[in-house]
Amino acid sequence: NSSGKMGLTAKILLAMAAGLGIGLALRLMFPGSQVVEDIFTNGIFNVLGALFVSALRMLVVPLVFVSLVCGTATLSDPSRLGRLGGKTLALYLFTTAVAISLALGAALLFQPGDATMQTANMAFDAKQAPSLTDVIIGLVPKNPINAMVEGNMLQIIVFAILFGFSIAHIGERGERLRQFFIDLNEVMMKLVTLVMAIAPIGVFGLIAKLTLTLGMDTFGSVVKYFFLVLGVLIVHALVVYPLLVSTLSGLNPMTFLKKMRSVQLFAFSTASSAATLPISIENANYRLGVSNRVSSFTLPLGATVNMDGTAIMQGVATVFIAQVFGIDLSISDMLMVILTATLASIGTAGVPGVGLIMLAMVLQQVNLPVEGIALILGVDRLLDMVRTAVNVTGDAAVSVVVASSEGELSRDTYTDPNAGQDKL
Ligand code: DAS
Repeated sequence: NSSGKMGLTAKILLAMAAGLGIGLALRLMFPGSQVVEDIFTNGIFNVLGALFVSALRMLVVPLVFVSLVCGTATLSDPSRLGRLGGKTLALYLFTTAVAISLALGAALLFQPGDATMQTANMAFDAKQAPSLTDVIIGLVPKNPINAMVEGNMLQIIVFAILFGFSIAHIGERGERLRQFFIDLNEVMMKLVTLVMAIAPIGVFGLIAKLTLTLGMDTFGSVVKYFFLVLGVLIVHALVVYPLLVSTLSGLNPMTFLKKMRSVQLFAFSTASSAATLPISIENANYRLGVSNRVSSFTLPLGATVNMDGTAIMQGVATVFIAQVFGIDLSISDMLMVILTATLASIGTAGVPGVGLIMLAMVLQQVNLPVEGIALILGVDRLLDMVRTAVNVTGDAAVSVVVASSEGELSRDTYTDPNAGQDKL
């Protein structure tokens, strides 16, 4: 229920304030005291924060493998995909790649992480990132179990896609196996919810530790990070989607944005595309005039496959963390980030906090310190709410374009400002 989710948001914001308060108080009362450093920074706060980051990382491999097998087994089934599916999937992957490229460009332009961290208390060895040819050769795992043990995400993604594709092509037995992975994916989503339930404790520890140890300049860069992600999210929602709707279907983009407001508000408050799905479908059918045949396919698919807002956060966060640790990302690293984040978004369903877990995976893939998540975790919940609203807007925009290209969009309903008012 959305009140429960609002409860978690309130708790996380409270934990942020408490961590900030206690961290500042300790910093002012005992400036530079070794005892405080030992008991709190390396002790309690560190343990709470580290436990939460480990819990996020614990989910990365099983979540990516299961959700991708589940996603591709469903997608690549010829009876399910067809022309409509192909068009929809292509547009979803295209908008996600545009989103993350926008984000990477903005982060390189505005340099949010210009302050270099005191890397002393976050010891980190910058391994030399592999060249693009090594990456392409390294895409196929010699031993998929070993890839999982090592957390080699691209190899896990490749194996999962091939595995899921094969499930869809072994006939009847495949159906049972597909159902099995759908159930397994439910388990993984429940695990994400459980881990997010301890987010307030983790955020408290991380924020308190950061307040005690960080210079004000790094705080400043976290604020810059927050507003940069916000800015790119808003540009993507207010420019890219209207452009997509008007150029590809010739419809009035302002009407689209106006009719998306109630769905965006619900997505914002629940921070969950999955929870918003029923509203998204209702809105597409009765207010945007998309036929149910199209929306009942494109929207559930979008809630899982299409997470442009999340990709934007991942793009900015990756560059931000690299900058804060003074690590230069090469072009091949950037391409890897785009590839990993876009492919990995295929499986992950829209539940609160799943973007954070996928970020841990992207960071791992480009050899960046996953601990860097600690820097942005405190502000992530607010960003999660906004990016979920962007995620659902992207799903609706592609649905409108696909429906109108299939002659399955009622232009009367779309242009009628009062259409479906009674429903939503
Ligand atoms: N909250 C996710 C969603 O529902 C997005 C995210 O975690 O980034 O789309």
